[in-house]
Amino acid sequence: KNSRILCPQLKHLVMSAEEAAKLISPGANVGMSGFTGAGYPKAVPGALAERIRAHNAQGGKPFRINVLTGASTAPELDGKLAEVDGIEMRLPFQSDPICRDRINSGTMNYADYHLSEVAQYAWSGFFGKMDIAIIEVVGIREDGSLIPSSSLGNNKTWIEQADKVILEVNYKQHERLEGMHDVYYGAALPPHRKPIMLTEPNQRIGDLYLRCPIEKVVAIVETNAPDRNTPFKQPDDASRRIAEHILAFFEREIKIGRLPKELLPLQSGVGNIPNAVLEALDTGPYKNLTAYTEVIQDGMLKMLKSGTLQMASATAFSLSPEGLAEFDENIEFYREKILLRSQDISNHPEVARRLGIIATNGMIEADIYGNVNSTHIMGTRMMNGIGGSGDFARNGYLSIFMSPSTAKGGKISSIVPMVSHVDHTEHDVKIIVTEQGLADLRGLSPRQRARSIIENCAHPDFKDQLHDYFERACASGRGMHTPHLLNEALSWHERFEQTGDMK
Ligand code: 0RQ
Repeated sequence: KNSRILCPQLKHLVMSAEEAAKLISPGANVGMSGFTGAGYPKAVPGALAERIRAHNAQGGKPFRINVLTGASTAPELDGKLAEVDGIEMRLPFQSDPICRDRINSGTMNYADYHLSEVAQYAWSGFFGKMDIAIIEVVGIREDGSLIPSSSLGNNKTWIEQADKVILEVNYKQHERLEGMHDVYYGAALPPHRKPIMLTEPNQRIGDLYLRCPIEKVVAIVETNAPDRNTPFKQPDDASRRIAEHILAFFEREIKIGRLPKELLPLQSGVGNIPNAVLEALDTGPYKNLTAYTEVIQDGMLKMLKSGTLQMASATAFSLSPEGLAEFDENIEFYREKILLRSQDISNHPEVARRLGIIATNGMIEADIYGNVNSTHIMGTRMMNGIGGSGDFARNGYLSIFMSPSTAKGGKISSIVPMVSHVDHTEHDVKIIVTEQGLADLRGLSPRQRARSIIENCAHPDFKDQLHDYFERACASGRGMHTPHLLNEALSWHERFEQTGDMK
């Protein structure tokens, strides 16, 4: 194979993952690449986990590190480090089952942040000093600059903030990813901040490559391993019906002139329902749509191919194995239509507001007044994290939240009197959709919203129970702005915890 390490001063730093892992000290703040299972380091985290396992088997002070990433990674990173109890603090997003267990059993600290904000937290020193960055790249250029991989995430920030950098050059990543990135170097902290000069999703405002001071690089590990590439499920009936309601809503909005026929730049969350919405859009009358989003999933590739979508800006790919095969085979086509940016730009509130994004994200539950819980099961157990949903929901032109109306075989209503945790407040949520229907909350007061959400979105098995709660709350003689029965508001969750059924 042809070497992808072209910088002469760096060639001598190639070593094994085990040797590189020795350069990471207990307690280190480690910034890693990786976003939604794309572009994460494949070898050093596993080698470090082995080192931690061996260290901890000897007793003494446990060896743990703080793991900061772009977003979720994969079993080779989060899974392996969590398995050996090697993570003291994890941020800003994860979706790994072993991590999740540790977080929810209280043996791992987790801090869940708006993804757009993580870089500026690091620049401001809010996370403390960054010790080391571990970054997957496609290659190292002669001048030491880096060809980014299948995600950009916080890589620019980790390289800038860390004292030392370990690079993983992954030969599995397509060489023609080169040129698909736009790394913005104009950001600053207040009071020196300037506008982000982006008025169209397809504009370039940055560099093709990541800058990396040669003297910071302490190790280079060569890998040849695929990204996580989680398969998508075929859209189920509920996802298809959710997608139909959203499409019908778009049609009405276009007809009355509140949306252009090319819609507005789309942001689409990860998961099966957002993917089903993309697939449905692809069968509709749409042409030349744009996306200003976080991740490119299979649905977006299909839309690019058919011309439904003209271009997509994101920070990462999140493709199934088939999606990746399609992308690799037709990379010359896709590379003209996809731009990957750092996550502080892909999710930038200023840009989301200016472009007027249509944000579509999944949720765990919503309450009758339109507050949304995206992260916590029964108010206490972390699922994944808020991710980018808050960046887009608050700042977008439309924020749509979607979920099947029930979970766990109908035992849980995803429409409840009061959400057990709030990620998106009633002020940030414009549309709620379940397979039952769509509630358009724009311009409605809390009591009007409650009627609309119960009527349109609740499952028939829970509708009477919700109406009953709401009517009794209205008759309680307490405040009539947002009527609640405070001793009952969370009783549905409590009943589920006690009996396994909200009914
Ligand atoms: O659990 O697998 O154990 O059965 O939650 O639910 O229906 O498969 O939905 O995969 O689309 O995830 C909100 C978690 C939805 C996701 C969430 C249980 C359900 C199942 C998953 P099981 P589904 P999805 C940009 C946008 C935040 C981040 C975000 C998410 C599991 O969309 O993480 O938006 N969002 N990022 O059974 C108890 C309820 C439940 C429930 C579902 N009401 N009560 N359990 N479940 N509803 C991308 C990034 O930021 C990177």
